Amino acid sequence: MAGKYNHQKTEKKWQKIWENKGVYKNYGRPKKFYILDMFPYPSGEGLHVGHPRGYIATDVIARYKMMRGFSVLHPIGWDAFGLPAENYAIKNKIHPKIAVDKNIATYKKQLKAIGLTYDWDREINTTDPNYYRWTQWMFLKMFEKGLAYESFEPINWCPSCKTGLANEDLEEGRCERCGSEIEKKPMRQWMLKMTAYADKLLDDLNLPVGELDWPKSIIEQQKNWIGKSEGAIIKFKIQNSGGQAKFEIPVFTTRVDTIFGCTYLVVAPENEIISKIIPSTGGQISNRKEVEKYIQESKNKSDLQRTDLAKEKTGVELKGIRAINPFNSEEISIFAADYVLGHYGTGAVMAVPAHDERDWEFAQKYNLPIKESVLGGDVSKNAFTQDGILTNSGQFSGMASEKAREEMIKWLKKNKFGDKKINYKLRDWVFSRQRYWGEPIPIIHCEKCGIVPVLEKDLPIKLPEVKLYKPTGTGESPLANIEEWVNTKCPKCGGPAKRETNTMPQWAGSSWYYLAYLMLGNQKYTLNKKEFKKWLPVDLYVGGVEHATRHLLYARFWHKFLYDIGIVPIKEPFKKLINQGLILGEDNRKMSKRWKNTVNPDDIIEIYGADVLRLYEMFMGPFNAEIAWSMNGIKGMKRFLDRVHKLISKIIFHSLKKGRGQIKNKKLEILSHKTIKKVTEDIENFQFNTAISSLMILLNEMEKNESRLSIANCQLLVKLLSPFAPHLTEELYQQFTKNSKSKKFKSIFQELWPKYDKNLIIEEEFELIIQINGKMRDKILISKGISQKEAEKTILSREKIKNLVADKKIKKVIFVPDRLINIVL
Ligand code: ANZ
Ligand code: ZN
Repeated sequence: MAGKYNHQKTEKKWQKIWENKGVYKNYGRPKKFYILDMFPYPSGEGLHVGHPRGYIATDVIARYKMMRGFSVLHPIGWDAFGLPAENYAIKNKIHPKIAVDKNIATYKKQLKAIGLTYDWDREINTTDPNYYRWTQWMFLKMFEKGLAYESFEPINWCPSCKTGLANEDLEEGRCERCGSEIEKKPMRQWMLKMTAYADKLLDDLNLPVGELDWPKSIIEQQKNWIGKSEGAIIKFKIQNSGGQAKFEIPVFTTRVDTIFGCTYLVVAPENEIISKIIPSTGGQISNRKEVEKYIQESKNKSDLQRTDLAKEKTGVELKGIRAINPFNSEEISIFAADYVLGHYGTGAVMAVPAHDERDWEFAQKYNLPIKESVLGGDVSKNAFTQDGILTNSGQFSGMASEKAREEMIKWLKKNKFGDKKINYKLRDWVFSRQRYWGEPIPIIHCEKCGIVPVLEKDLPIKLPEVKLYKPTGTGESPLANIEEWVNTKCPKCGGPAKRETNTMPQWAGSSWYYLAYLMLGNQKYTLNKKEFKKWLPVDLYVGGVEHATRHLLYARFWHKFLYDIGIVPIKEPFKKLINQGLILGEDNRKMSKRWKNTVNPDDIIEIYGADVLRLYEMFMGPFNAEIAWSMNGIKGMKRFLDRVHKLISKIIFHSLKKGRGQIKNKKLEILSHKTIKKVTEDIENFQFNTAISSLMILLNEMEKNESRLSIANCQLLVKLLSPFAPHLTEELYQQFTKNSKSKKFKSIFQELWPKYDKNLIIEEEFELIIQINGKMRDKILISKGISQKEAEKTILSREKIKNLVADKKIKKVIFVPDRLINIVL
């Protein structure tokens, strides 16, 4: 009888053989599949079991796709520049480069032990000068096209990380890395003109599923982040008590239709308009001191505090001056109030308390008139913010809001009071950091020539070795102190010049890394358009939801730029996007050193094996759900794999002794074919947990029929299980073929995925009609005799139905067995 399965020895053995024989490198096949993991930044703590959930899933799919005959590209690398690596190095008093190399070695060992299908010949590292040569090159291309520029606008500054940050780096007004409250600090910085791509970034989110197939929630988040608002700019004339209109205050509004309800104007305290109005109306503003005090106070508040709906609004009237509503020439008062932000729109708003919540609250507090101009609510109780029919609006009364907006904009244009205007929430990307551990920005400052780009032949501009790499806090990067490095010659005039000392942000190298895998050969990267054509787009991209608006937006922006300059052949880099859910600690908290609830995959692999870890992580629940770790679950998986091993080894042992013919067992045959279908479809749909359940059912049946099992039955189970538990299944598979004549090694992953016989299962299915509110919306093939509960679960997990139901409440479900299901909303 076969001995006990030694997972430690066997797993290592196969990992070595797979790598040495290049089992995963099927790059010559006609159909391709590029499957990508969000590459890790190698932190000092190493991987915990939560990290590889996504990697295991892509590995299951990679192996499955190989068996479906695809050329599968499944690479990995290291995102190793940036604040996390640098802060870790500072804390532990080692140079970032040494820390990063050490962390990478740990990560690599850990990932290899899980038995992932990575092509290690394509391992990339964003901190490798050969790599960041291209990050710098792409920056220069952007510079050339006017998309990289120097700016002196006040930016977000983290006082603890001592660096400027992009909007995307903030979480509710705080530094995403260290939690400090962000200050606004005016300083010199480099920007990337992401706003030039706002429309493309937005529009292409609507590409057909064949080009962009992303979760609805991520698409929504990106749309909100880009935040396109269509509205109008309206100029209000300002009048002092002398009666002369001296200035205009432009406001941005999305609701010009409410303008007859506008009862006052608000200017953001930091907006430059205020600083212009105050001195030039001099004596006219009678409470000048009070206004200046208010402006000073509001400087200390974050945007978040200011725009919070729940916070009490504050403001101060600019007494002595009035604004004129261009539509009805009414005189209205003007306030400075910090619920209006200085850097959105024009930094000023026309306040319509009847139809805007914040204005309504403000008007209540300061006793300002509330004038209804759109019918539909009771504006004495609260703001009515929807569209409706206009009232009290002169010649526009009786019009519907939408029509009124069009007509009013025409009127504005004709009378030169304004025009239509599109606004975006998206800002340009603050692209410089005053830190050491990043790609140097390849720019030279020359006294005579100004800003001069580094010549392409001089790339890469290497990050110099330094002893002192801590942030200075002065707004200068630590690089500024390295004179030998800073002082250089101007590429244009040859005169003395200085290097740019700011470095790029953490998100630079990751904005194009999926291309780097296609560019790498012999440790060098070359722009290989042929490879781009062959492999792009990434067919499947798996990672966490936390990247929805940062990495995924930056990378799309970067890609679109490369598309425009003819480097990449398609518009969008990532076709299908899937998010994995978090694995929580056994105590239901987020896994963290702080809670002492982390589990190290190395320990699980040592005791139970990589196959058990893999299978468990795929079985623990729906792939995108947040789920707590369970040691009992691990043990359960171990028992399952032990049973597989025992049964299959036994059959192999007997069959080798006696020879085993085809034994017909109709019931088992039908179940086998159903299982092929189920596992195949489930893997395609990322429903790994139900795929594994169906394998458990198959094993149960096989155990019951042990005496009548055929080799084919056994091989089938082994193959269906192989993407999940590759080591054990390869070991078993090789025993089936031990006596075959061919000497050449053939891995189970070079075999073909089993096919099911339709005829064997067809009678078991019927076409379920899916209705919503009595209207037919979809049809699916489903097992006969399915219960209402099962049917409900199945159809509600379908994208199409999910979208139709969205967040509406299900009132009732009507179910006609083996015929139809009707969801009443
Ligand atoms: C008048 C009005 C009446 C407005 C009404 C809304 C409802 P989005 O969609 O986010 O672009 N606004 C404009 N600039 C602002 C700023 N700098 N700070 C704070 N609020 C500002 O929102 C546009 C609306 O937000 C604008 O339309 C303006 O208020 C306000 F019944 O103008 B509205
Ligand atoms: Zn010069």
